[in-house]
Order: sequence, then C-alpha cells, then structure tokens
Amino acid sequence: MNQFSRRKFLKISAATFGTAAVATGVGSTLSKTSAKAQEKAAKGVKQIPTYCDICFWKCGAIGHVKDGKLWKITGNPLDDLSKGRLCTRGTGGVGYYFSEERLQQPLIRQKGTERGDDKWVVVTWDEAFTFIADKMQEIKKNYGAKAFSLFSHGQGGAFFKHTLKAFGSYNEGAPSYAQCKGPRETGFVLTFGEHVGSPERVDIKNSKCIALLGVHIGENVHNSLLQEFSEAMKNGASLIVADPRYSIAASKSKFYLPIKAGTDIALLLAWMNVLVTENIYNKEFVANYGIGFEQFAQEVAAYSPEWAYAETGIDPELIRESARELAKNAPESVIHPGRHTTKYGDDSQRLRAIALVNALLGNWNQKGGFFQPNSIKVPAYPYPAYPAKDYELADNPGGMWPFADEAVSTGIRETTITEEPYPIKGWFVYATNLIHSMPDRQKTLEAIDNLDLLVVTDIFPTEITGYADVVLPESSYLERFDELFAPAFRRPSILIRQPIVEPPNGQKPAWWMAKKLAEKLNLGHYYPWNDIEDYLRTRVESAGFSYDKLKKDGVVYGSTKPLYESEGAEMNFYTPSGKVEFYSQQLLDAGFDPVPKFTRHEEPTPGFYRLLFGRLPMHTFSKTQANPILHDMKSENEVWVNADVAESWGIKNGQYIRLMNQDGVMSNTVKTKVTEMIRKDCVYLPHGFGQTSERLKSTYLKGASDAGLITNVKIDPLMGGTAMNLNFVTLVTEDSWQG
Ligand SMILES: Nc1nc2c(c(=O)[nH]1)N[C@H]1C(S)=C(S)[C@@H](COP(=O)(O)OP(=O)(O)OC[C@H]3O[C@@H](n4cnc5c(=O)[nH]c(N)nc54)[C@H](O)[C@@H]3O)O[C@H]1N2
Ligand SMILES: Nc1nc2c(c(=O)[nH]1)N[C@H]1C(S)=C(S)[C@@H](COP(=O)(O)OP(=O)(O)OC[C@H]3O[C@@H](n4cnc5c(=O)[nH]c(N)nc54)[C@H](O)[C@@H]3O)O[C@H]1N2
Ligand code: SF4
Ligand SMILES: [Mo]
Repeated sequence: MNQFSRRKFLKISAATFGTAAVATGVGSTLSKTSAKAQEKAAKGVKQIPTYCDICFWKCGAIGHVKDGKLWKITGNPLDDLSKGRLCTRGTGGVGYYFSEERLQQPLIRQKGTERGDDKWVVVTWDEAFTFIADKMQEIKKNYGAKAFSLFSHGQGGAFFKHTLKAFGSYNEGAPSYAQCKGPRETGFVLTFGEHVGSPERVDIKNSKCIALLGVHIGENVHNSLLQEFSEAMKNGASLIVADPRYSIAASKSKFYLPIKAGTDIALLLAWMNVLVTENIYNKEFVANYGIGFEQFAQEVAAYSPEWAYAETGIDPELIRESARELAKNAPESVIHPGRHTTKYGDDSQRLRAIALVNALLGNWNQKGGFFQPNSIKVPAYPYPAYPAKDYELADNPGGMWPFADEAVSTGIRETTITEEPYPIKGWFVYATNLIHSMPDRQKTLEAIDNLDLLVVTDIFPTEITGYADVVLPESSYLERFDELFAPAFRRPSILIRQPIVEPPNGQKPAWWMAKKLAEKLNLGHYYPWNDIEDYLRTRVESAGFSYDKLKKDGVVYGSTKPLYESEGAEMNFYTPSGKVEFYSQQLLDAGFDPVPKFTRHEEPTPGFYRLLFGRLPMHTFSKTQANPILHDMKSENEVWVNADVAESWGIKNGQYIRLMNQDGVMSNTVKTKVTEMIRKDCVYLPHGFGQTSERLKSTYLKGASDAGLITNVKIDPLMGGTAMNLNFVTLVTEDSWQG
C-alpha cells in the first residue's frame, strides 16, 4: 500500500478536516476562520458515532478522528449489537477509506462497446443522471414503469427504492433473501407464524444447550451473536454441532456429528422421533400451544436413529444422546436456525424441521430459546403517495412460490430472460455484486444481455460494474449519512450512520444520487427535504426521540416489552390456526408435505466431491477482499481437501490446484489445505474470492470462486430460493490443466 504517499496524504488530511467539522457542528465557523485557527481546531480527537456497514449485523461504532485525520473505528459501548467491540472486519473497515482502488467518478460505457468490454467515459454527475433519466423515460414509454427492477443489499437501497416507486416501478429483489435466509423465514412462519429476523431472536447467551446444523459461528461472525455464544460456552452450555467439516464451533462441541452433507432432515426427523418416542418433549408447551401433534407423532414414528444412520452416517447412539441432551436442558436449549439456508432445494422443509424440534423443546418466547423481539416503529417520511401499482410483480409471477414472503431476486432474473409475464428492461443495482452472489452466472449474464439499461452503484470496480451502462461511485459508510437502522432485538433501538470523514474523491451517498435522479425525472417533489438531516430529524422526532441525542450517542432506546413468557410476553402464533403447527394444513392444501419428509439428494460420482462453501472471519462475501487492511490479512482462499483424498491424488498441502465442476467449469488456481477436518465426500471453499474484474487489481484471480462453480441449482418450491450445495468438483493438478 502506498496510501501514505505525500500527495494522497495531503488529499486525505484536507478531506478529513472538513468532515470532522461537519460532524461536530462547527463547519460554518471553521470556514470563516484563518488556516492557522483551522489547524488548531482540528487538533485533538473527535469521536463520531455511526454504525458499521461491513456486514449486515450493523454494529454501533465510533469513528475516531485524530488531528483531523481518520484514525480508527471502535465499537459503541452503548450499542447492544457490538457491546462496545467490533469484529476484525469492522475494525478493518477504515481500509475502505484508504483504498486507492475505489471508484472515483461516474462512468458511462463507451459508445459502440459491448457490456463487459470495460471501456468507459468519465462523466459529470449531471451527465450521468441525464443519461439515466432519458433512458428511463424511453423504456417507460415502450414497456411501462414496471419494466424496471431494483436489486439492493444495504441501507442506501431505501432511497433508490423511493425514487423508483415515485416513477411507478415496484419490482425489486435482493440476494439476501432467495440466496440466503428465505427458507428459514418460510420454515418458521409456517410453524410459529413469525420470522426469525435479523438480528436473530435467539437467546443464545442464556442457552444451556445449543445445536448448530450447518451454522459455523466463529467463522460466520455476527458480533454480538459470537460474543453471546462465547458467554454461553463459558457458562458451561453444551454444544452439539452437525457439520461435514470440523468447524471452529465443532472444536468447542460436546457432541460432534460429522454428518453427510445434505442429510440434515434425516437427523432432525430422528431427533423428533427420539423426543416423541422417549416421551421427553415439552408436553406442557405442546399441549398449550400446539396443533396437529397426533398426526405429527405418527409421521415421525418411522424415523428411528437406526434409519437415520443409513442416511447421515451418524451413530444411532450419538443421535439419541444428543437428542436427550437437548431435551434435558429444555426449554433453555435451542437449535440455532442459521442464516444461509439455501442449500438443497428442500430447504424450507429443512428449516421447518428445525422449527419443529425447537417446538418440541418448547423454547418459543422462553429464556435460553427464542425471545420475543422489540423494535421501534419509525414512521415513514410523509412523502406524496406513489402512483398506483396496477401490475403483478415480476419476481414471483402467478405466486408460483406460494410461501415466499419477500421478493425473489432470481425470479426477477428469470423474468428478465423470458420476458414473461412482461419485459424487464432496466436494472438498478445497489451494493450487490450479482455476478458473485447469484448462482448460475450464465443466466445472470443472459438477463443482463436483455437489458436496455443497467445502472450500478458501488464503491469498487467490482464484477457487476463491468457490465453496467452507468456506474455511480458511492461514498463509503465512513463518509455518509444513510437510512436509519431500527433493529428488532432485545431492546428496541434506532441507530444513525453519519460521516466521519469526507469522501476522498467527491463520491456521493445513495440519498443524494436517488434525489438527483428523481429531480431529473421531474419527480423532485418526492424529495420535499433539502438535506438528509431534515429527513432523518423528521423521522426520528416523529418516533418520539431526540435527533440531537441520537447524533451524539449513535443509538437511542425505547422501552422494552417482555422478552419471555415468564415475564409476560404474549404467546401469539400468527399461523392460520393461531397455534404452533406440528402438522401443517396449509402446506397440505398447497400440495406440500404437512410434516417434512426426507429426500435423498444426488451424490458425487467417484473422483468428484460435493462443493461446500462458507465464511472467513476477516471477510464479508465478495465485498471486503479489496479493502487493503482485510486484504493484507487474507488475500486468497484455500480449498479444504481431506488428507486421504489429497494423498490419493498426490496433492500436497499448499499446492495450487484447480477445481472443475460437473459441467466442466474450471476454477482459477487455488491453494490446497490438506486436512483431516473434513469428510472425504466433500471439499470446502470460503466464499468471495476468485474475482474476475481486471480493474480491481488486488482481487483479480486471487483464489477460486465458489460462485463460478455453482452452475447446478435447485429451486425451493415453497419460496423460490436457489439451492447451491448441489455441485460437485474434481481436483485438477497443474500437469493436467497445462496438458
Ligand atoms: N465473517 C463473516 N461472517 C458472516 C458473513 C460473512 O460474509 N463473513 N455473512 C453473514 C451472512 S449474510 C450469512 S447468511 C451467514 C452465513 O453463515 P451460516 O448461517 O453459518 O451458513 P453457511 O455459510 O451456509 O454455513 C456453512 C457451514 O455449513 C456447513 N455445511 C455445508 N453443507 C452442510 C450440510 O449439508 N449439513 C450441515 N449440517 N452442514 C453443512 C459447512 O461446512 C460450513 O461449516 O454468515 C454471516 N456472517
Ligand atoms: N456462491 C455463493 N453465493 C452466495 C453466497 C455464498 O456463500 N456463495 N452467500 C449468499 C448470501 S448468504 C448473501 S447474504 C448474499 C450477499 O450478496 P451481496 O450482498 O451481493 O454481497 P457481495 O457479493 O459482497 O456484494 C456487495 C457489493 O457491494 C459493494 N459495496 C460495498 N460497500 C458499498 C457501499 O457502501 N455502497 C455501495 N453502493 N456498494 C458497496 C461491494 O463492492 C460489492 O460489489 O450472497 C449470497 N450468494
Ligand atoms: S459483525 Fe463485524 S463487520 Fe458486521 S457490522 Fe459488526 S463489526 Fe461490522
Ligand atoms: Mo446471508
């Protein structure tokens, strides 16, 4: 890194100077005083509360500006999600500011080039918005306002959504649903009538027994979750981990179940079987709140631990003992539902099975199980009404996925390709690298090919920006105000994001871009506020809180309602029956299994291994690999290969190999991690590496991409999620890829 070269240094210090002033409210006076006085005023340390954007836990944080320069970012001790500490990624977040690879100016694809040619013309903001607005009007004239879709993952997406709705465009999607937590929400809503939500409502710090099936807490780092998990471990909670890979969490477990990938439903059915047949389920909870238990009990009678052994490879005694451990500690025991649940195509049913075991433990609204979350309803800004939506949304035409309760990103992609029920001709992509986050990349490219307009807002020249017609460079979270964050958690709260430093090259925040675009579209009246702070103040004050206090503390809290039944939490279940549905009539009516069934998934042929993937503690998806600080910690991933398998191939630890999938797609070179800590029938690759944007030099072809190898996808018939653990790879050594 040469970010401290003199030129850059001057640029940074000048930039920081002005912004620290804004944040402390002395900007106007500073501008009138002498340079010397300004210098003096900039001395010392200023602390500006905000919330982190390196992942979607959105921890409360404090930006420290020392002598006018960005110094560090730490956890906000007033905030429940960070508890005063940030994770490695949160701390390293400042690297975004120092990166020299950031997008700096708006770009328009050069006339006469193809999407993906990566040939650009630098334009002014005004030129960019004129270009976009003209194109939008043309598309609207030809296809209607419905021919647009927003894809977004991040707080700033709210402003683009507002502009698009004002234009009459309601279509949207995000990979954080149909490629992530969708099946979990469906499985839980079907059973308990409520979402798990984010942050998850799991009362893990009070749990006496925790089970994790394919949830790799420790590598998956969601700050307070990890802190609470450690607290529970310290307090002697027993841990059950089912994972084909000996994860960090597995290394802390009392029971480690090296399960064959794709067979979790068999294990869950066997646990239900043990709890019911040994009569150790929570009878009071089931009697008070359950419905359909008799039919359910009959169904699970068939799934003995011996039956499950044949599917999962887990010793029947281990299945029994672990089920008894869960029961012994109930209701202070919990199966954490995980988050990234789009794995095999029957995922909503797998998550329903997880919900059902939890229901047998009787842990809903109970200490050590799931608590009843609290949130502050922050009233929307009083905007003019949007034009009526007189068309069906394009993400789930005909409601073909009847239990989807958010928009299906890959459904929009499909509609864009097929033009059924109508053409989608414009995509707005905000802070989501669709090339890396939606599986079956060819389909994404095919859909992009069918567009008349692709606008991408990002902070780096990532893969998705390469296919754009217009690229809008956003200021990073360290440099901007943003939408408020009001999580549903133990205590109801509102958090604010505010600038700590000025953007290094005049990049702009989402709210500003969305507002300017609205003005170009003659929709300026949809932004009756002039400054983002007017907007934020109006909303915070209309929720009954002091905006000034929020700015000063970074977080404000409302009054907490009871979390547990024992404290008076109401036991309402928003299912059709108003009960916990052990047997689901609504699933049966829609043509699905009322109690989950086990289905066998395709297995790898000899010489192939199931491709599993997950997280590294120091990176988030594909969005942090170019952050210079986090890049220094880990610049490429490694593929985990079982030691016996590696030996049979003659592959040594640290050797570079390639992976080739069942469809002949070959990965970039990747280092092998030869280990005993993974089953022989799978390999494991941390997600987010092997990026292919040549303009982003620090990440270009560093490591291998799981996303590139995921060409086989199954769609969850309940909610439209794309299952991604259905791909098999073989190992290719240098002599063969060269020969
Ligand atoms: N550091 C970091 N933390 C993050 C994120 C990040 O990018 N970086 N992302 C956040 C987000 S949005 C999400 S969704 C979560 C994702 O984190 P999790 O919800 O924990 O989900 P996965 O990534 O699917 O979990 C991967 C684990 O599942 C195991 N596994 C794979 N297949 C199977 C199977 O068939 N059965 C079983 N029992 N185990 C299996 C893998 O070996 C691996 O240990 O992480 C969150 N936390
Ligand atoms: N193969 C595979 N696919 C997956 C997963 C997986 O593990 N493997 N995980 C799935 C899961 S759980 C999830 S939640 C999704 C996540 O999917 P995405 O949300 O699409 O995650 P990223 O790929 O990191 O894309 C984030 C993009 O935002 C940009 N960015 C970062 N900061 C800012 C900012 O401040 N402003 C703007 N405008 N842009 C910014 C980054 O440069 C990057 O291009 O992916 C899903 N898809
Ligand atoms: S868990 Fe880490 S990366 Fe995520 S918001 Fe919190 S500090 Fe930031
Ligand atoms: Mo996710």
